[in-house]
Amino acid sequence: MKPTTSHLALPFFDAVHRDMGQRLADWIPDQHIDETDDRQACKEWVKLLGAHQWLRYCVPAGKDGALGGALEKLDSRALVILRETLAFHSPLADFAFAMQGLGSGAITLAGTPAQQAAYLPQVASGEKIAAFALSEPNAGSDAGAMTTTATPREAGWALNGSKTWISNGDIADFYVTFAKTDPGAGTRGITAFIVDADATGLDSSEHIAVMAPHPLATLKFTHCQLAGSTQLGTLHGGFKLAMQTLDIFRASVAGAALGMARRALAEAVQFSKSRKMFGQTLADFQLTQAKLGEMAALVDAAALLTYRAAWMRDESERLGSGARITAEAAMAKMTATENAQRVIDMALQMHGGLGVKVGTKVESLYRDIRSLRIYEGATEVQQLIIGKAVLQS
Ligand code: COS
Repeated sequence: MKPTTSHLALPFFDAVHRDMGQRLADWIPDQHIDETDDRQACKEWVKLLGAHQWLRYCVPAGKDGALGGALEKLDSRALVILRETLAFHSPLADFAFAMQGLGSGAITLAGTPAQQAAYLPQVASGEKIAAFALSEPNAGSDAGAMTTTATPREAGWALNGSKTWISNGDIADFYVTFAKTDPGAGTRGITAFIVDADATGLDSSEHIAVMAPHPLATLKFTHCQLAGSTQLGTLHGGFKLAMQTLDIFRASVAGAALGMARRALAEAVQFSKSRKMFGQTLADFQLTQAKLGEMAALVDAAALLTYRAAWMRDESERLGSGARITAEAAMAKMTATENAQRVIDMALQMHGGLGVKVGTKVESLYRDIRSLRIYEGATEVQQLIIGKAVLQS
């Protein structure tokens, strides 16, 4: 099924977004990867998306294009459109794409020229798989409560502790990892590091199986030795760096949810027009029309908040205003993921028994969407962020 593109005409977008979105929508329907083994499939999607230049939108171009990016800066609207279009076709393709961006985002924002040159071009080509390691068994929503420590040692650092729910865990080539460098200082005592997968003292072999399979693992650091050059950004500046990275990618999670919702709506429309019952089609019933109307409005509401957040971040970058879009990104993520869950549920219900049959698109979407309401900040965290912003305004 071909992804919808009519939203590209909205005023949030420039010619570059419209061209890119249309090209991806034309290309993606013909791309098929066997997703039975999620780890193998994810690696193959990274390779394919890299070979066809799509991963170049996960990193900036750099001087004279040296960093491999397609555009001068990380562009939130490009990320949103790409994720939406990929997720419409294959949520795993979207996952593979998104993790290249999230995993390398902190290097784009705060890496030294040497760090950027060592990682970003290979992220853009698909030669290196990226990951972002923030969550811990007892520090999920409360990211500042992490207990993994980085202690100075001769010529570098020693990392001890564990990270969990790490997407691309055990297939990544490097993990941008956040650790306490001043354990008594809360969020002001966290620093980011680039940990190569082959670092001594890193064990990523504990995989986690989830309802919509994608590569996930727990990382264990035991006196994991890191060179001084692996420090990413300023000492104790890691929490803000993590939050700035999430500001960019949370709006793109909204894009992914939107793609899944659009697909569910398209499946529901197609099914309702062809399914015969009581001498007419399912679409002829007013109950069906009312549901489709509700679904379409939920999709469009999510789309507008998502595009607004992405546009606002790009504008703030363009103007150099430094304006934070944390609350707008949170609104987009919360609304798009929650609305998508409702739209997909309604589409599944409309399919009757077929909706729960393993192998139908709405059945897999029903599982695919669920984790988006949790990762990169659960809905409840987004509510808190928005609430705080409202009180401060
Ligand atoms: N950009 C820049 N700085 C930010 C920021 C942002 N988006 N968000 C927070 N900060 C800064 C604050 O300004 C504050 O700075 P000061 O120490 O100078 O005052 C500091 O970071 C701490 O902020 P805050 O007090 O709001 O932190 P909390 O510990 O209350 O945590 C939440 C805030 C809950 C919003 C944060 O922990 C969070 O986002 N949690 C979810 C984490 C997540 O998404 N996990 C999933 C991982 S990826 S799958």
